[in-house]
Amino acid sequence: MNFQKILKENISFFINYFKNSELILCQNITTREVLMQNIRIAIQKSGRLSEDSIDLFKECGIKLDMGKGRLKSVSSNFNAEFLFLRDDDIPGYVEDGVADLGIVGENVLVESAKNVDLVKKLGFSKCRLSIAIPREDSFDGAQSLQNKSIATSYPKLLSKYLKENDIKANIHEISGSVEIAPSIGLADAVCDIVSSGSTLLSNGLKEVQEIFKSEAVLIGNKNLSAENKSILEKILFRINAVQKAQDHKYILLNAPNEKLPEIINIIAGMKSPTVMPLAAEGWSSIHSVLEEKAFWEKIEALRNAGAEGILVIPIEKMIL
Ligand code: PRT
Ligand code: ZN
Repeated sequence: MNFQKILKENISFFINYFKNSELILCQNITTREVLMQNIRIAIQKSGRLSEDSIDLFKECGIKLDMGKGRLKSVSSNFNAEFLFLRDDDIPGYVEDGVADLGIVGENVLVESAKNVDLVKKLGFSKCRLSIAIPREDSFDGAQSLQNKSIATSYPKLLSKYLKENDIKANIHEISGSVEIAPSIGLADAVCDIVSSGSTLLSNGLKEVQEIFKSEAVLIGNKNLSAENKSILEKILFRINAVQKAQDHKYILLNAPNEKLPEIINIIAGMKSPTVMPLAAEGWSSIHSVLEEKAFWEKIEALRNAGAEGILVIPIEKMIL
């Protein structure tokens, strides 16, 4: 075999090799694009839920481009397509299957009475639906509302509360600025969303009865395809890791070795902490993860037990 022939054969081998791998690569891209559909997720276009909803997906590593005035956006790194809508329309779109998933306040979900799944509570946009009356009026429980008129944007949730308490009252359904109803003589009381309470206060009202607790929730269509169910599983896995991380802190501290058993006992709960010797004789460094809710009590107990140089660090993701 002469040199030219060897060269020719090898070159044609490499050309074929690269052609085939290019083909495989192209096939992979087209297969992914053609076979994998996008899950459609409806989020509020602009309002109290928008920023936290977008942040949640970003923290889950799902890119979405919410350019000004856009109504739709396809994620560049995840099989998801986002629809930006008014929050009141989201449960209906999810029920009809126009969107597969959506994020709304639980108050809007329950009031809409749409047939969708509550997939997950998301822990942001926490608020309450409460009855409020003029500051000078008295309130002795639900009976004080007998035969009164109450202004609200939540007639279903209010009638449920009135029915459960056997109260007959006149419900005035209005779509906004509910808090001014008593001062303009439209109603004796209001039933509205309260967060800090300052809106009620500045309108001469006092909160007398909470009737519903709300937070943002992820809702889903009842008949998701198998493929969308598996995409939802991936989203939930990521949301859980983000939420777990938000509920925990990473803690590092130094302690004399004789105090280790007591300190380890205080921070026990998760897995066994990491203990490493310090350069200073008789001292160790302890690393662990603490739950946010018992955080300050534990820090105090650790200090009392002899812990020093305590460092507390936020955790970005927690995959257990
Ligand atoms: O335009 P679109 O229809 O999409 O939005 P929207 O104006 O109907 O809703 P938006 O953005 O105001 O609220 C979306 C969701 O956020 C609600 O459905 C609740 O689940 C939740 N949320 C949390 C609140 C509040 N906090 C809140 N404070 N929704 C409304 N308020 C209003 C309330 O109606 C009252 O006027 O804020 C005032 C009271 O606030 P405080 O802090 O003074 O008590
Ligand atoms: Zn709305």
